[in-house]
Amino acid sequence: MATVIKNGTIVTADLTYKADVKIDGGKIIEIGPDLKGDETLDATGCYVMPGGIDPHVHLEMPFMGTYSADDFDSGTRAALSGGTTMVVDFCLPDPGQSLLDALKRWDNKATRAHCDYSFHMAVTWWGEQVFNEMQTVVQEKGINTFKHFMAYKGSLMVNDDEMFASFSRCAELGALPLVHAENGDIVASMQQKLMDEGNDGPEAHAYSRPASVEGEATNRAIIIADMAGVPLYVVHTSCEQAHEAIRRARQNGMRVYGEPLIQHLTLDESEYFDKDWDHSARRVMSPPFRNKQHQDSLWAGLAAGSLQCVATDHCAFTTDQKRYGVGDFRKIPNGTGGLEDRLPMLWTYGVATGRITMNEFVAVTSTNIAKILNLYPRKGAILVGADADLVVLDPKKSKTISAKTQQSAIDYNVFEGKQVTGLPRYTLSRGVVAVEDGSLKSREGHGQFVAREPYPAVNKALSTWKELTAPRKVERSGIPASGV
Ligand code: DUC
Ligand code: ZN
Ligand code: ZN
Ligand code: ZN
Repeated sequence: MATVIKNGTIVTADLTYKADVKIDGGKIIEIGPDLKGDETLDATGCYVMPGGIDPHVHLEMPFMGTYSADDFDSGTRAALSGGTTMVVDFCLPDPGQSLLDALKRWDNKATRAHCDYSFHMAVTWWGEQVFNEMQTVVQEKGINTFKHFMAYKGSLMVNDDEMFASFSRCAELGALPLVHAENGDIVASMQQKLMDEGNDGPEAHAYSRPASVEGEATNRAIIIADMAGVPLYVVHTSCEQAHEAIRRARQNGMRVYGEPLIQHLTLDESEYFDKDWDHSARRVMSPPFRNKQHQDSLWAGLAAGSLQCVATDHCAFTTDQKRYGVGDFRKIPNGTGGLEDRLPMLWTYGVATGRITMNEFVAVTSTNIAKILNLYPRKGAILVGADADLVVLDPKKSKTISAKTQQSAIDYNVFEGKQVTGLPRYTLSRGVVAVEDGSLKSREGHGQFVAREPYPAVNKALSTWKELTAPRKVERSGIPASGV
């Protein structure tokens, strides 16, 4: 049974042209004019694009004494409904736990997925077992990315020596390290100071994690990656200081990638001030929302190519869960939603405003991510042989974002009331229509795990080119007798 998407304009990361797309067996089998099939999807007036890939989500994640409220069912429904056809979730071993045991839990949770998915593995502690299991994870489990938290002191945080050891192991295995870059020691001290001074509300969350703390950690992670001879992916880049560190590294010839979130691009720090407690607490995430100057820096980075991906860090908590932190902002579960809104919000605030082009939109929501995560061209491409994960985006279709109509399981939406244009007429997951004109037709369990191979030859860094990491034993004569 072949399906043809007819009369649309194909938009990829580098081309815009009119053609039909023919799909069979879940894959794109032909691209060209006047194609015929058993079933036709009309794309008149629409753009046919690679489906979005969200490289950063946390579904049903145990965190801060609770679980994030969207699981692989509601989370991937939200994804498809907003034109995202693949998500990459973080497998999070408890400190001391086997990576492979944690992965079993994640495999189990993900059986409910409506769209394809992959995992990053988090390195939340360090030891011989982790060192050994990393090889199995890469070579047998199809995971080639390892996440490191430089914040969350006392739980998920790893120290510099542990990061250096893990990054070096990534270099050996052809894997890519990811970092949550915030100086966790400083954050913990600032949090305590704010509490001691009687600042216990959600605004104190923002005060405790200023941009400089993220900039410092980003730069430190870059140096550690360079010394380990491995590229680096910085998740949720939210400020100019972090962007600046990434720009500088790239200018020096290092493979360093930065990932702004749609939330940081479109919402600012005013959400934490002069609002009621619930409003602000619902927007508590790490890093926190920043001011307009930081937002401008992130937009500029997407346009200039110094930042490559737009994600959500979708980690949604209900208002009741947020209220665990009444009287102590440190206990407000960190995280916001965005999976369903990422593409429409970026289209509205990026493409429709002229900040980025349609092709750049595809690059930062899909193609760049597929390339960086070694999924390309199976995902992120409109090419013969690629998976038919597609979004047929209608640039005229609009809606007002509201929690009342969302797929997410939580009781609010941080983008509530925003008017967006650019919505899916169709979303296809491996050739199957998952969304048609706002109504969901997807099936729980349709989603499959996508294994990712180790990287071929990208584990080079500036320090290895300069051979700083290859010490040479110096033979000397005339060594003086030791002093004293
Ligand atoms: N930040 C969040 O806001 N939530 C999940 C984890 C993280 O780093
Ligand atoms: Zn067929
Ligand atoms: Zn994070
Ligand atoms: Zn995250």
